[in-house]
Amino acid sequence: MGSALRKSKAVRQAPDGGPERREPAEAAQKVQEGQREVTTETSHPVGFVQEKKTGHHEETLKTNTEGKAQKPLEMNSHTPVPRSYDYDLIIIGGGSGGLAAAKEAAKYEKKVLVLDFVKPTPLGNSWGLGGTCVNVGCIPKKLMHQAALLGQALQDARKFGWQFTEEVNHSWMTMTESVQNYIGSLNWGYRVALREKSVTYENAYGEFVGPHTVKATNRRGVEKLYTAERFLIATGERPRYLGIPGDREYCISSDDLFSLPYCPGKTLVVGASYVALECAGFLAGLGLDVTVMVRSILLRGFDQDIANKIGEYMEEHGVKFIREFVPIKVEQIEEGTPGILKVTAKSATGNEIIEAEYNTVLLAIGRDSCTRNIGLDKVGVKINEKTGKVPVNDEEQTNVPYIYAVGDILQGKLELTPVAIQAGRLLVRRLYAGATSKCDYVNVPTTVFTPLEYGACGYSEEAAMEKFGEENIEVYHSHFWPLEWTVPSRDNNKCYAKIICNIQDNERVIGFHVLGPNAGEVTQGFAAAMKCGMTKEQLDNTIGIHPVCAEVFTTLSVTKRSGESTLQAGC
Ligand code: FAD
Ligand code: NA7
Repeated sequence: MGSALRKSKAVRQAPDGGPERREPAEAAQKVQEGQREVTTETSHPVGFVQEKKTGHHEETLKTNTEGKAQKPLEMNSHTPVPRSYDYDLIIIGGGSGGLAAAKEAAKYEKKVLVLDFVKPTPLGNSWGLGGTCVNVGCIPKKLMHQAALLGQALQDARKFGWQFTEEVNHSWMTMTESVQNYIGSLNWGYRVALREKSVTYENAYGEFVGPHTVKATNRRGVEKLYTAERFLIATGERPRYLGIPGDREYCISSDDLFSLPYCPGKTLVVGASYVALECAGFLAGLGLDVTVMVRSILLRGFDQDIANKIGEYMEEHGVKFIREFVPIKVEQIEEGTPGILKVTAKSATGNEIIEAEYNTVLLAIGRDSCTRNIGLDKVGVKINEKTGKVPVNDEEQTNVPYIYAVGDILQGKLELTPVAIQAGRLLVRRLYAGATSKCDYVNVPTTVFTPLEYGACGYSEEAAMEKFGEENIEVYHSHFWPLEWTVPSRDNNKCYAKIICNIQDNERVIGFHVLGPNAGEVTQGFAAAMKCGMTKEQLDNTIGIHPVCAEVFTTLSVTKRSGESTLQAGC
């Protein structure tokens, strides 16, 4: 699909071009007469480029073969716009959103190209097809969280009668290898799935170079141009760096952690986002000495009542927190795997300076959208200059009608895998299957996999108060003690259930929050009920399942307003 092909497509045939010769003689004659009047050419057909005559059939062919047809098109900023394209849809980014869209489009027999390319981290790590979730996000994160939970389960096991005398150790290498093997199988699975569905995949970096045209550059620097009728940008985000001395040289990000070829040892996690707390949580659960450096609050954007409970639980389970400090310098004291790093940090509110040594510094201070180096300016796609996010309408269409976007790069949407997948799938169904359903970004459930898991759907308490007014919301809440934790006699009254109801709307549940084991499993079902408009009364009419954690939601009776105790004595 080289440029020669496009050049030939760029030559616009006169309205009475080649195919006319196959028309019935009478019609052909009429067209030829018309053309003679306009062009004074007696030989047919006659070629035109940008309304300039290139001559009769042979001359036009020659112009094209010599590449001269391209010139007039490129003059006066005219870029060739082929009437037919190499692909129906080109997708830049083979992650959650891009792959979902590609596979869906293939169902409707569309010709699809997926370009996926991972720029290595500053430490040189890269990975296979599938994007963030599979390679450096949800999947390895949850598996490593599971590794940590198993450590806790081992401790609980003794109380349930299991006897093992040998010392319990954890091997970082074994865990990482197992996790990476699984990820490898997923990468392979994605490639096979694309091939089976006849979606073309290229491991190449995509960037727009002109209307309907992208350049794909592979690892060896080989460039190819492709055209398509429509484009989907699903390039995701990459970890941000602090911009301080030593950050890129010596610090790692979540993009490095899950394949780190050595145990990170004593670790400083910088940031208090969910990524930061999840990583800190499982590292501590594996027995490492972990400190989290927090600039302001935990889990900005999440329910703060819950965020603080997560922090307390982590602190009780060995994670240290340095509050209101930010690193200003990272120096290498000793090379090694891991080596020793000295971190100098400054108070976020004053001038106090602290220093400490760690084996590993993990930065989890947010992620930047991959939208600044993909030629969006060349095709006029607007981005939010400050955030790099792409504004789209409610059909995931950018300001350039033939270019769409899904996933983490969207402005004002949720950065979650199932959201990217749903948006990609529905978009393709609307484009190619006459569907009308739009992605509903409201009441999207999510889970934070901190040691005490947190599931949420809908409004946080503070967002609900702001939106509806404190007097118009009723918060029902309760602590609970999972039966499984009673025998090991641990963590009573740490798990917590809370719903937020809109008094003016029949006490409809507008916020659901659960802190406890398997929070994601619990939250998913209630999220479906919230989609159906669940009210407090309907929850009360639901009979619980005994003895499970989720049953607490069917018996919530204490309102926050009442100030009554929510502590539970037992199950
Ligand atoms: P991505 O999946 O990031 O895919 C984008 C792809 O495009 C990447 O492969 C990228 O390399 C490629 N690319 C970028 N630029 C180009 C280019 N110019 N040319 C070609 N290819 C390009 N979400 C959840 O729902 N649950 C979780 O538990 C969860 N945990 C997470 C944990 C971590 C540590 C992180 C970082 C994220 C987590 N997420 C989680 C978020 C989730 O991973 C993202 O929301 C999701 O991957 C977004 O999908 P996407 O399609 O927008 O982008
Ligand atoms: P977020 O949600 O943007 O959080 C960033 C966190 O990092 C937050 O706690 C910030 O503190 C903190 N931060 C930001 N800059 C700094 C500096 N310079 N120094 C110290 N701390 C800082 O990012 P996530 O990591 O959760 O990632 C976003 C997406 O990744 C998510 O939506 C998923 O798609 C995966 P603050 O509260 O601003 O003081």
